[in-house]
Amino acid sequence: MRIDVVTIFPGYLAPLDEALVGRARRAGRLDVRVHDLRRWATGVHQAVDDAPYGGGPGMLMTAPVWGAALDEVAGSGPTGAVPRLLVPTPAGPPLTQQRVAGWAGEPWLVIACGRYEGIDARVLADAARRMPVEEVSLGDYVLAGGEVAALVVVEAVSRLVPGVLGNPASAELDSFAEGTGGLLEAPAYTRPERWRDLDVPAVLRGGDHGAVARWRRDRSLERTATVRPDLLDALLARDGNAALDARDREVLAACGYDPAGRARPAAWQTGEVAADGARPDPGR
Ligand code: JD8
Repeated sequence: MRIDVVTIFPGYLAPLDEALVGRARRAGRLDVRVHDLRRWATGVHQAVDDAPYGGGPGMLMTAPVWGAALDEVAGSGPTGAVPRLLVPTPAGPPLTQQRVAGWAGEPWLVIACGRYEGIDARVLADAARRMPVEEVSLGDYVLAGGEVAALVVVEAVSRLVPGVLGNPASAELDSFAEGTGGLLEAPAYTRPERWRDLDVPAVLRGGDHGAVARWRRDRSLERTATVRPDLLDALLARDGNAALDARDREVLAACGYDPAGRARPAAWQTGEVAADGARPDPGR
């Protein structure tokens, strides 16, 4: 897979030389290229921004610079190859594992990182004449530019590219991954068995794989019901009641989640963790 990232801050993408993505690049499994937008800026000041029409705060990135950059980058592939252009913006649909999985199946992505107040809207309209264009948002908070989103997208997509992850199975068990029904992962433990008078749950040390799987499912359901009940709603909307067995319903009822939507645990949105590692239990 090839991924091109265009930005006025190429140094911001230096983390892509590290860890999983860095190793995959050096192993030739990923072709990640970072381009400095100013290469296509003209004039002594190499300006890339100008005042917004209609007034308003700040500056916008200009169309001619981005047009020239995307023409060259998107035109630099094998004959006939067309990349998918991804444009991070707080005004975009949210990034999801489903979108990531779709992009991981593509041969070539280009990510356009905006700064200032954003990019002249005609850049995307023009690009869409020649290639698929998608906007994407990391979430409902405001960043100063698209580079952080580019880092997130490149790492999330790279994990799903064959040969990049040491053990591809770990991607299958990801939270939000198709296979896990979109539930949050259960807590996990490793040695030492006892640490600061906190013990690894006995069931995980007992060797009964069925009991371990059941324990993890219960913790997954509890955590999802109290932290992200919306994910359970989505699971039930997608897979219907068949998604839950009798034990699942017991666990969910115990923590105040009612599949029929009549009851919701007091949303545990704080993210706080109690001293014993437990999550606040709104149902009890
Ligand atoms: C791209 C410029 C800054 C945004 C005025 C602050 C994504 N989840 C997200 N939050 N923010 C971004 C994002 C912010 C960006 C750009 C993405 C390009 N800015 C602008 C509009 C308000 N400034 C993002 N993905």
